[in-house]
Amino acid sequence: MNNKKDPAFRGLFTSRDVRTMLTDTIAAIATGFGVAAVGVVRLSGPEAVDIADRLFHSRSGIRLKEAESHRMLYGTIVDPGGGILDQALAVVMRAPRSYTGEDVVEFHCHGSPVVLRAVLTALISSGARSADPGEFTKRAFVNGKLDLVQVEGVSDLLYARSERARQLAVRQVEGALSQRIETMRQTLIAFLAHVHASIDYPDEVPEPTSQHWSECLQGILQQIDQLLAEAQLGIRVRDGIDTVLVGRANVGKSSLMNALLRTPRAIVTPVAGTTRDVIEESCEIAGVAFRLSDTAGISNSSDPVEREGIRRTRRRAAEADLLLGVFDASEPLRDEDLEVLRLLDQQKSIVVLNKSDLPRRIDTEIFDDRRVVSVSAITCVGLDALEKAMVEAAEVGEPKESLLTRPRQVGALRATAQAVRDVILGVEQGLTADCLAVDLEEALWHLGELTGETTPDEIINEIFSRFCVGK
Ligand SMILES: Nc1nc2c(ncn2[C@@H]2O[C@H](COP(=O)(O)OP(=O)(O)OP(=O)(O)O)[C@@H](O)[C@H]2O)c(=O)[nH]1
Ligand SMILES: [Mg+2]
Repeated sequence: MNNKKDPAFRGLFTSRDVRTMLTDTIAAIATGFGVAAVGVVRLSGPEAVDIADRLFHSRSGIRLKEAESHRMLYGTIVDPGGGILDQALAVVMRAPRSYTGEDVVEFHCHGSPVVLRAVLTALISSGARSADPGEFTKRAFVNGKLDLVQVEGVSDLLYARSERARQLAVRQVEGALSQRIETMRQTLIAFLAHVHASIDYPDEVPEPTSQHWSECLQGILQQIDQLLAEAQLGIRVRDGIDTVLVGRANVGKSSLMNALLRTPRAIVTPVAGTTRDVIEESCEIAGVAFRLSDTAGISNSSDPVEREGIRRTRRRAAEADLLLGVFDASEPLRDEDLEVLRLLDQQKSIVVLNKSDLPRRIDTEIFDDRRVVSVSAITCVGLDALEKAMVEAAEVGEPKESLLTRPRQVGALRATAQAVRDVILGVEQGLTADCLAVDLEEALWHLGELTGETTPDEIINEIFSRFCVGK
């Protein structure tokens, strides 16, 4: 029997509570490497206040143990031998009103890597353990402060590549997506309760064949389909628009890439066949992240290295969200250009007529109904228009309240949708309450995978392993 349908999983709503609670106290440097004005060292766990108290002497004489929660104190941090390590601010955030839900202490020190390391060492020799990557956030998750979608939002916020991605991530942390999911979950739970009542009290509660429930479940399905339909947008906003520059050799693809990046990232030479491998780099245009790939020029070269490069160009072009088809406007079209045009037909694309600083010799009739932009990668004239066209083609529209941003989320929601469809079909076919309950639990299970209640540990660990230490 599929273990997801096993009645033992009835307790799925509480499975997070039974997950092992972490009982030791962890410490880490929470700020980035290198010299900065301020650096933060953070402690979380049952011993956090005691350990910090032993090493911190406030100027006012107030002990951290007695300090008011969320109130900064100024003082000195000492090592266990009493030697002064730094002058710093300390703040206690008592459970459950903290990021992790545990007692948390933060030291705001001088932002020197040497100072921060010394403070961390003192905390560890006083009984704290060095935190694993993402362990603070993991504790927040285990303690119910954040669900898994919010955790992913925290990660997306840290690694946001664009303003749009930041807006989406911060709403995810705030719970906009979780809220949408929770509403669906509550409806499913209410339906399940009804089903169970009809099993337990068959005389009093009729089996749910009513239109009311069908409508409710259809409503959920609509919301799910809406989320799934918009998911590609969320993924594109988060990951960046996969944009591939294609064109025949020497038209100025690498020059254009460098112009868009405002840095000489790719090698440019007058020799045809300069770029052999795909070169990737990210940039932000008008708040939207683009992942640019410069590729080897399309040619009928017999050089094996170049041919391999061209094979890779074709493969990358096929996967792209957006193609920039680059043409040399100072020369008549060649056969290879026509091949490039055929590539553009497969994807959303912009025709870029490069070298607009030179006399025009290209015949543009062939581009008639396409989106065409004239630029010079050397003088950068027309670059604004190209960037505007790229943002338009990206079709990210107005920022949405909440969107799925990861294939993992899409997978869990698709599975939920399938299970909800099965329930609806079951209701229509007049299936017994027992059968309906099984499909409903399956739907709730998959919804729980999304928010973390029923997500397999390997996937949870995978998500946290991508966090940095101290977060
Ligand atoms: N006048 C002028 N020359 C350009 C422009 N863009 C590129 N070039 C020149 O064209 C030549 C080829 O430029 P690349 O950027 O290497 O062209 P590519 O398409 O990447 O070439 P491959 O990697 O060989 O396929 C270089 O000599 C550039 O300086 C432009 O806008 N105007
Ligand atoms: Mg090149």
